[in-house]
Amino acid sequence: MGGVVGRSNSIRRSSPESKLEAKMVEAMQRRASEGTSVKSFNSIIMKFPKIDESLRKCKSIFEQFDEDSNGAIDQEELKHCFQKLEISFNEQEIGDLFLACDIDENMGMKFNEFIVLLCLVYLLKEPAAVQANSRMGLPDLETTFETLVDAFVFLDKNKDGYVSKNEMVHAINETTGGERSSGRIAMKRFEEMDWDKNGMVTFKEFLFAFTRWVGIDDVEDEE
Ligand SMILES: [Ca+2]
Ligand SMILES: [Ca+2]
Ligand SMILES: [Ca+2]
Repeated sequence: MGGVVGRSNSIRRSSPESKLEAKMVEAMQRRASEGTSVKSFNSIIMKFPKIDESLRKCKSIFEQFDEDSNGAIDQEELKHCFQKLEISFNEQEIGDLFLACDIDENMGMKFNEFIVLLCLVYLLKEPAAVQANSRMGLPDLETTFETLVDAFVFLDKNKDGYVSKNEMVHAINETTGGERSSGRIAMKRFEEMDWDKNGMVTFKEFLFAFTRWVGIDDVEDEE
């Protein structure tokens, strides 16, 4: 996945992307105030296989919304998807999400991009007042999304909506008791996550890294 590493024009102020990022951070801070059930970095690693399995099952959802079966979901198809899932985002919000997740800028959501997008929607969407256990009518997938949000909240020690390098080191040291090799692992993981190399990992960067760690980004392009 060489095309993934940073875009040169990502530093624009008040771009759709930074607006979305501000919303993400706000939603994450709100969620963080509820705490996390994650106790250690290892317990996140232990959940990888289950998360992987659940996300792979999501492939049929992807195929269902890829109406012309060209292996990517375009803006029009995404709009239909949101209608079907009764996600009441307006056109602008859908467009912003699309741009933010279409990381290789080929104007279509590939499978891993689509998963990241759905997970961001999960985070941004207010839980329905009555039926709080399903926001999007995809209960299994939402359980997995909740696990991912929970993991991020665990890493984000100061609850500012970003994971810093120190927080990553802290999380891994907590688990391993600060062995020297674990510091290197923490650094490596952090660098894998922080694509734009600004020293902070957003939830979006975390999710994309995650799809790579569990190998979801290899599932694409089967045609
Ligand atoms: Ca398509
Ligand atoms: Ca933080
Ligand atoms: Ca970053």
